[in-house]
Amino acid sequence: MGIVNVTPDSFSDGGRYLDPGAAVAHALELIEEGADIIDVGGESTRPGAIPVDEADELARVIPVIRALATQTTTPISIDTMKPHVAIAALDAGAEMLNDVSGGQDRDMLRLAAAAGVPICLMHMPGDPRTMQDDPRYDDVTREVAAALLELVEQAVADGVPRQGIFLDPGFGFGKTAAHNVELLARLDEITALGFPVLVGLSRKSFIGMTLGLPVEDRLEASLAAAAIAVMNGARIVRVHDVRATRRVVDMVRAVRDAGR
Ligand code: HH2
Repeated sequence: MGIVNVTPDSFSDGGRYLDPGAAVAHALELIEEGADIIDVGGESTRPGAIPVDEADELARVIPVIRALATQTTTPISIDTMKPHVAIAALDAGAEMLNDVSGGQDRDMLRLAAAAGVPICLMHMPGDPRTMQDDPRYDDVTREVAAALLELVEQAVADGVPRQGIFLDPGFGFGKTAAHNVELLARLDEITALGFPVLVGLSRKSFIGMTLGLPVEDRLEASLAAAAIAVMNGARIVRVHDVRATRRVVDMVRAVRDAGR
């Protein structure tokens, strides 16, 4: 999954693709590099990010999705927590919902059910403004797994079929660097839940904290993290650097499948 952030303030590429033409060109480049899905987002969810107005978010993402949908058959996912943005995105040609709040607004779940589109439910305790204040777990992996299963039950209760659900443990969302590293090491416990798992590890700050590297210098470590995730059963890796990740993922898959 290639990332297209149509935002002024995303943590690693904010402001680069705010212009719709630049965003569409970037998406097409990521597809050329091997992306199977393009994830378009108009609101940064980095720790401490200020929420974006619905009108602003719509103005950022809808023209990009509409233009992109006419130029590619690669599925487009909409990265939003707002049901109205999701409705407009589906109308413009998106085919998947990526809700980092995990369906905190139940209308998002009802929309996925009514539209018959897959939805990714991510674990994020609280919201981006406060989630990094003082995250605490006794056992992060077990607690995230249990929380994800609760999100599944809520989604199913709202009519989402189980086969339309992807789960994401939410790396960097309400977790310390040590929590994120442990979650990655034990990702097989999340993939064992029986749902396809999506992970977003690309360039994230826990990588920077682990290695003492700035955001522009986290490619190799992001690739290592993607390799570990796929080895542990992740089905989708959400990344900025598609060409390099595609090669790593294809190699890891070949080895993983040969060992079965
Ligand atoms: N991470 C980010 C945004 N959306 N979606 C899913 N499913 N999983 C993630 O881990 C995830 C996500 C944050 O990364 P990015 O889009 O690069 O930055 P920002 O939120 O600053 O725009």
